[in-house]
Amino acid sequence: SGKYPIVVSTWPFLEAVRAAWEAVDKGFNAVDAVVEGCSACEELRCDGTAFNSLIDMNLAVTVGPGGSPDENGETTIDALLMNGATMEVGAVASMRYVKDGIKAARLVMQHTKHTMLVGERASIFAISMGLSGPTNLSSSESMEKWTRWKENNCQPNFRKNVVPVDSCGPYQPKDNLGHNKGICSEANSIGAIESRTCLVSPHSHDTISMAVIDKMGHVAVGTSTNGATFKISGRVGDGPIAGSAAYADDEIGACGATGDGDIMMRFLPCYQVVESMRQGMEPELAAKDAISRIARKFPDFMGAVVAINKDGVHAGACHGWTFQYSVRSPDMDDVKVFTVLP
Ligand code: SD4
Repeated sequence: SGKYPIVVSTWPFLEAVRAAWEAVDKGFNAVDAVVEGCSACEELRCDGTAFNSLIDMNLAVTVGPGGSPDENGETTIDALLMNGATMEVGAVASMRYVKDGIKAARLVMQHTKHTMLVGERASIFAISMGLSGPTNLSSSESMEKWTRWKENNCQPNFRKNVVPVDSCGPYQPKDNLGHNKGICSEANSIGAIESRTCLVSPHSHDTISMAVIDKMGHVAVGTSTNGATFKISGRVGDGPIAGSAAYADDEIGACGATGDGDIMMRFLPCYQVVESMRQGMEPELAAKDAISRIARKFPDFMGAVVAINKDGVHAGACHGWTFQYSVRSPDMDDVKVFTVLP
């Protein structure tokens, strides 16, 4: 009935959505289309350059290699793939030295009885299954970003109730996404985008979470992220957690999330969205409800979800930042970006 195929993704990751669309339009199944889309994001660093023209270069980081470094300057990958037809899931968390996060997640899903592999062991598995590596995931950008952080503000962002051991620069209060809150007022209107709060660069904390409904009506979701900038090494975010950063169920639809994963993963917002839709809520209400459950407990959190049901109806909700998501469906000539205000 023309409702699908459809591709939905967090943020204006146009090339990723185009890649997934091309695949699903050709007849790929939802799982493979999600892998095509998220891989494009990893390879092209999720349109990083498109954002750079919009937003201060200093904030630009990416999904995939060369993105958000941790406290020690290392870039790692969290990724998830979920098949809403079978409820199979594959995920890798804090994966090192391998750049293909979503493909590693697919290997876990299709070639193991496990759901998630972590750290170096995830990398060893991925390489043993044919992905390339070991590869250094740092880039000159990520190293420069990390060096600047060390020089100017080496106060650890994600530690609490401890005195930092190395204090090497003038302390500036940072929010826990790793960027300076002061950017908010400056960023109030960038290009055509007007926002009531700060337009926090998606690239200071970015994640692709993508949902695809294929021609057969099967639903799949995937995520890929370097996680939070300057995180403690070993930290796993919401990205690889089914029900948190993404969830899919053929009977209902799908959800993708982005934002402060340390908070969001306590609420499984995407599971909540899909279950609310199962109970009869429209996507918009389901999305708003999932976000408000978090905001009631953590009024300062920044995050967003995008929901889509089996009728192809989609909606986003966000808190603490302006959110954008992308859609490509048969009635569109190209990807369309939707902006959601908190
Ligand atoms: C995380 N949720 O690791 C991810 C980061 C993110 O936009 O969504 N950035 O917490």
